[in-house]
Amino acid sequence: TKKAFIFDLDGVIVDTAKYHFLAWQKIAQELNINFTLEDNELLKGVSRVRSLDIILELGKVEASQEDKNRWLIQKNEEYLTYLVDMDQSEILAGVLPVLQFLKDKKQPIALGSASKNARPILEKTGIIHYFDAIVDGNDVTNAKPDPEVFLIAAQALGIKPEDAIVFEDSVAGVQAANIAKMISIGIGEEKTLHEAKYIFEDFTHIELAFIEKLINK
Ligand code: B16
Ligand code: MG
Repeated sequence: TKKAFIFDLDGVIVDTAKYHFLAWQKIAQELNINFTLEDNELLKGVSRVRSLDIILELGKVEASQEDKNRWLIQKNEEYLTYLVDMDQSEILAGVLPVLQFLKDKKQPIALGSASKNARPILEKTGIIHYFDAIVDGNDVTNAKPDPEVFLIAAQALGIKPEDAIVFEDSVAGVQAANIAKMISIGIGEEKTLHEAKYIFEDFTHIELAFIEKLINK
């Protein structure tokens, strides 16, 4: 049977979390807020607007909407400088074979990301042609753990939520998939992603036989 395979972007297909971190750190430094790599975990899968609020809360900084808008623009401009040189080499290990396998098996593939920069990243890494639907931060109003992004993706592929499989690296994303009644596959650490139905350290640990089983379920 046809299933919908929905991929998160940051942390699943590419490791852009490190660039988000560097860009946010620059803003935090300007505001004299101590912002660590550990704090950065809180921002995974979270929208840009919400990310700024979390950082301001960490530093107990109150700001006007005007200031916030300026920092949001500044952060994205800084982030985009890291994407300039991005190419296929940034695709995380094991992802391409899975995408290719799904294509060969004629399975519908979608992106379900909170990022507003998803399309240029898929283009630069040369994998945009794998995706039958792209749902990103420009298409949704409710951020993960709200299931909106994944529900729109499954709908765009014409597949019922129960027949959708979601690859996610963030807690909020795994929760969103579960709320949507989809099969959640956590990519990362067991202790963080224990709510996922299946957990793999990364895509090199996912065997194609496992994907095949999901397709035939
Ligand atoms: P942007 P994902 C998310 O992408 C990131 O995990 C999160 O850290 C980021 O703040 C968010 O995208 C928004 O990104 O500033 O590019 O719109 O993991 O849902 O693919
Ligand atoms: Mg992610």
